[in-house]
Amino acid sequence: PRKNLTTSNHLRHVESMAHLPSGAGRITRLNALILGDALASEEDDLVFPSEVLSTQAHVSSPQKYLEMYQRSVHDPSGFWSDIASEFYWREKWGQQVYHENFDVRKGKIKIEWFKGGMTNICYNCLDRNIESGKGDKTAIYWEGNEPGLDSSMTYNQLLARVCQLANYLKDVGVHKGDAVVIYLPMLMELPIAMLACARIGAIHSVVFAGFSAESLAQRIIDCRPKVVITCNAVRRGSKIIYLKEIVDSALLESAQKGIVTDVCLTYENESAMKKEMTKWTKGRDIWWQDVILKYPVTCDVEWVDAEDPLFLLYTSGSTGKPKGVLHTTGGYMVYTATTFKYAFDYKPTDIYWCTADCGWITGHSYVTYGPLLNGATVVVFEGAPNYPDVGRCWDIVDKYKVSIFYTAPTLVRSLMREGDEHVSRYSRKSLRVLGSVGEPINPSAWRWFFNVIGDARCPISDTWWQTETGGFMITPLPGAWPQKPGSATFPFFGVQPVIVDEKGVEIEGECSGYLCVKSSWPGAFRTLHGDHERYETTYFSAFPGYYFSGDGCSRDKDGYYWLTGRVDDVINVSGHRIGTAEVESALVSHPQCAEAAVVGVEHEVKGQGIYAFVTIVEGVPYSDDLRKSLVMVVRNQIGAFAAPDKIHWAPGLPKTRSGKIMRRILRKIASRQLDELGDTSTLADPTVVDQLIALADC
Ligand code: 6R9
Repeated sequence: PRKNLTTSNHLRHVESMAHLPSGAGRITRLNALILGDALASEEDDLVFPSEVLSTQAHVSSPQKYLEMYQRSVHDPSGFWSDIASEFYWREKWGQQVYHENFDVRKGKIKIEWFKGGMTNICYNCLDRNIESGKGDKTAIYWEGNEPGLDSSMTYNQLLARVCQLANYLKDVGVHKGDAVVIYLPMLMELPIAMLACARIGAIHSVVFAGFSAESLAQRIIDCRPKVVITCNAVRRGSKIIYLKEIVDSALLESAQKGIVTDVCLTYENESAMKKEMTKWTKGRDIWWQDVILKYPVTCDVEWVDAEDPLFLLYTSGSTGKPKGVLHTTGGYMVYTATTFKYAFDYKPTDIYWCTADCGWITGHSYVTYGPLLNGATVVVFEGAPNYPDVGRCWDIVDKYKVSIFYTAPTLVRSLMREGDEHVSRYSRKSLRVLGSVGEPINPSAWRWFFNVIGDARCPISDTWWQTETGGFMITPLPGAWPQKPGSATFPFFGVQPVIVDEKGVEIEGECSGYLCVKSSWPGAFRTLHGDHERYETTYFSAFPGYYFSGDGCSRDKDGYYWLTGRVDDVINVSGHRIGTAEVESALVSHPQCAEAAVVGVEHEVKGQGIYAFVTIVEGVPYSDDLRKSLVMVVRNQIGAFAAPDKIHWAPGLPKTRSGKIMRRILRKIASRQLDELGDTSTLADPTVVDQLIALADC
């Protein structure tokens, strides 16, 4: 049974917004633009969707949203089963549409949606769309790193490629429930590999191809794949990355720990590296191109239960070991498809481009599954947004007539620095809806994105969600209501966010606190691989009765939600989640590092930067070489994206008498807010603070 629903605060506000006029087109509070961010109250800016966009939108008004939202929370079974019925189910789910225990005090946390229903997400992405006449529609436009290098694939062609790989995987002994690790860059083969696994009921675990050999090995050891899929190398910008070599060392390391992978299927990415140059382990390594084409282009589907696992994706938490977030099939399918459709106001004529890599959740839900479930045309880009120059994104937008463009604030900020002229020399008139994800988007970046990229014409869907949530949780619906630059606006259908205080008490009205969710939604993760207890303690124990997101949040007087960033020991660098503990454990593995404490600091482009306080072993002098080798250790153990921006020499760390590092003080030192250090008298040795300050610019 559902918790009692009072009309929550945001609904009352949306109700009052229902009377607002629409169609104003631009930012209404001109004084905000004239006075700049500092003086005008950002919360008061309202940006209205154009009348044309609104009238044609799936959700065209606050009233319409309200009707749908209310049904979704009062009658989740009815709401979601109506939507689920639009997909193909071999067998319909049982009588109960969903089942949940969200309260640790009442026993094991359990979430199930559409249990007993038999389906297949690959079938729903491909076969179902082909049967409804989309076989010759372009499924993927692939744009290579080098301009001019491109290709495309229709739904029919994609299905054939997926089936060939699926047949191969079955042939080498991959069965339903087996894990397959995918370590590929943004080639078409990446979504193909995901879909092939899904087709045969295998569990894919994509590892972002920027992770180091050690991180890859750690994931291989945790999920024990039958097969690892990779390619020999990739070009990103002017660099070449030799992925197969990274896989070789990861497989060596995992084999030493007793986890042996039988097959390493390697795609020859000819544009980066020739076959002949690639190191080879006979018996284990197989060239993709040598085997796949021999297999039939049709492959029977493995029908799976809605609650059978679809994939594992590792993400960082506040302790050292990455967490294997597990998503199942049915609820995830229904949820990613629905959120994609509404949050981007997707129409069959749209051309959609999401700049995220499939190695992250955004690439799972909104490069592969959500769009393909809707029969969309997706752009997959192999390269870097600043190569060969900083206009590349708009070149691609014009080339493919992209109408929905979804990216991260860090990219917006980095392009904003380069100046408007790199944007304005491209047409961009195909753009209709913009999207943002990964971290809070600051209002000035929002405005630049809106005014310069979107020519003040395209609403921005600032989508708040997480690896754990599977899909969008708080997001604008373009056309439904006015936006506020920097606010993710209101919850998606079926999502009941609450803001709680330290004691876990829900706060109403205008407030700030910890962002929690009150009940389950179909796309929610079901467990952490092999560690249900950690699942319960990390997410459901902090505030019993709720899912705790780890984010801080405030709600303004109009009921809009404003995300304020992580409140745990997770740093968000360019939209990538990095656990401070992971970086610390990499640093202390350096023979000359005695102790390390890592905090996040504000960074103009990356959102947050990594700031590391490092104590080195007695007698070793500080040097630039040592600094470099410390950074190197982190690059090697985690990946280049986790490299510390600053190493701050620390003769000692501020600790309480019980030995706990006081990160609050370190954060203030890192951000040079030295007059806000607060009470340091409880420290075991208060003089370390002065020593740290003295070494700040060394
Ligand atoms: C999808 C994704 C999740 C964390 C999340 C939050 C931050 C993501 C955001 C946002 C403010 C947004 N985050 N989107 N913060 N506004 N629109 O990024 O998943 O990699 O698991 O990161 O990212 O802090 O808790 P993931």
